[in-house]
Amino acid sequence: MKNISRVALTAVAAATLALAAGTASAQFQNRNFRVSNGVSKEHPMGNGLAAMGACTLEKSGGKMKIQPFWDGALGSDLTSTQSVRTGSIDMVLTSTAPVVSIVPALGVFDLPFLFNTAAEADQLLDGKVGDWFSAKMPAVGLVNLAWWENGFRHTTNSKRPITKVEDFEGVKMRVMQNNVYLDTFKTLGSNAVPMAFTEVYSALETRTVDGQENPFTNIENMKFYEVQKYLTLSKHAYSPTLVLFSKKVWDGLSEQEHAVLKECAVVGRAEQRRANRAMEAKSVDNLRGKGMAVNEISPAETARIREKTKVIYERHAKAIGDEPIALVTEELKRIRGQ
Ligand code: TF8
Repeated sequence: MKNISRVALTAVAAATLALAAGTASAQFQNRNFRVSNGVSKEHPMGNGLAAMGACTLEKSGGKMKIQPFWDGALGSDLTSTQSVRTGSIDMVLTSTAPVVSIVPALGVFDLPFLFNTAAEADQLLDGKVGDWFSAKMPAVGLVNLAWWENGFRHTTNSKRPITKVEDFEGVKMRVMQNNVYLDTFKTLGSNAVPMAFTEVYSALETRTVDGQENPFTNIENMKFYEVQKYLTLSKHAYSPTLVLFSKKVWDGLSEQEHAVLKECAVVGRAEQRRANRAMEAKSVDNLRGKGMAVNEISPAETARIREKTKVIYERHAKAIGDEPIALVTEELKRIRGQ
């Protein structure tokens, strides 16, 4: 009797295991997710996507692949995001700024001098406030898997060193397709021109514009140093990166596939931020080595720039919305212990 029940139990256990293995493979289909990027493959976004892709492959038993496309081959940030909404592209890595035309609340991140450090950005974005913004995305056909990093933005131009507020005057500046950036640079006296990132290099080269603003990593990655002489460490804004997945595609995936994508986007986030910050630490020297004239802005002049752009907060509050602004500013106070 004892022996029989042991045999029976073993048989049941074996059957259960076989069933579990069977469903595990059924939970994952062969997938190849196409990802759009505006930058080129040596950018830290590449490190992040490689880590994410290795993770999805491993966790899906070799079934879920991440296939990056670089240099805007699938479109600019904005056009790719639209394609992700319709489901013709699976995923896009984009700054929040171009997505503001779809989700106005994201405009809070464009307000000048909002974040002081990357650590406080991480804390805010990876916490409940970041989740609040992510929760807005499914309504417009997008799923934000995680927050990656574009970084603190600085100014380059080919006209003159910018060391004070007045130096922005009359400089024709490319800005992202975003009203807050447009207004910020207009307010500083520049002639601001909105343009997709994919067009910036040639616009700088042909002098259609004199300057642009981006994190060091993008300035280096896109070789803007070839067509820009002056780099000003203005650190006027921090741009987060969204990892946007198509809701349309998402809805056709299993729960297990969802879980793997979310988990692996966070694995990718750690690697992408690490690589971005490592590159950022070396970029200014590299850019100097490529012939750029680098200058800082004195604390007194930064205070004047902050003062002059303060009006942006009031002017755009209505378009962004009171709730997201209050959420972010309150959370920043909490993080800063104020
Ligand atoms: C810009 C943005 C872009 C990024 C990049 C494509 O200036 O900073 O460079 O979104 O990931 O348009």
